[in-house]
Amino acid sequence: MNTSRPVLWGVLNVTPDSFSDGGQFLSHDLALAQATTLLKNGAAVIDVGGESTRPGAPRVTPEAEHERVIPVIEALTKRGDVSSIDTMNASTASAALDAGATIVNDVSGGLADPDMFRVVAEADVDYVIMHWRGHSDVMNDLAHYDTVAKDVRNELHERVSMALEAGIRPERIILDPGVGFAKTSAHNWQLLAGIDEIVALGFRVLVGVSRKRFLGELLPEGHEMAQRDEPSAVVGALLAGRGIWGLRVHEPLIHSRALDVWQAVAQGGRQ
Ligand code: PMM
Repeated sequence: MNTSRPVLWGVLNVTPDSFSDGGQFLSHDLALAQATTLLKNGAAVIDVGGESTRPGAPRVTPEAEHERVIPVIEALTKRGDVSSIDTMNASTASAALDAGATIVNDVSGGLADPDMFRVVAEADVDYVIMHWRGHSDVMNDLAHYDTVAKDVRNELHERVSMALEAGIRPERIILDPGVGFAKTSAHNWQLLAGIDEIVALGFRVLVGVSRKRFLGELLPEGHEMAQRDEPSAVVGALLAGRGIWGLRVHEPLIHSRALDVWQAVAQGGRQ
């Protein structure tokens, strides 16, 4: 049985409108303070994003995105923190890498910007290819699958082939099934049930379920966003046993505790 512990990526959205924490960390100092908390609570990577991808969210210009994320990444780099840039724009990825980010997290898997694969290949950095079918304004209309886990696997496999062709090394690739992106709640659950399909592709797998709406459907109406951390952490622990490599989370502490429990059960004791 797999007992290696998934790494935690702490979400830092420097946006006015992200669905779970929008507006909270728009100021530079607040963003850095939140990064400090995420690291203290067990995150190994700070995933910095400047464009909300919640359903229906308007696009931001790459210039506005740069203004939001680059100063934060520069400051994190200065402190020696590991950061990832959550962007679909090659120019933002490039500027973030220049500012010291070491990972590109592209929720479009290279589909949104034709220049992204080149930037990543040239920089030779870790690259998250997430399953994606279209921008936030249209993605709900694209949520049609025969068997969601198999379809996502096949579409990710296609993206991987293109990435390899563009010169990205296989050991740099991290796959993400894209929970909530062009997927209904039912699709999200089916995708998690079928996560082995994605793990079987042989790459590191990162999963982001943290605070997503389908988890909120398990909770009473009117619940606080932070109440979604409990179901997020349970999903995280269950996925840990299925061989995933990382979890992208808003509250690392509760996920870390859940992973402690999972690991103690998996290993038959604490080590
Ligand atoms: N989800 C969101 C943003 N970026 N990146 C990856 N790799 N995987 C995800 O599931 C993902 C992501 C949207 O959630 P947020 O608004 O809480 O950041």
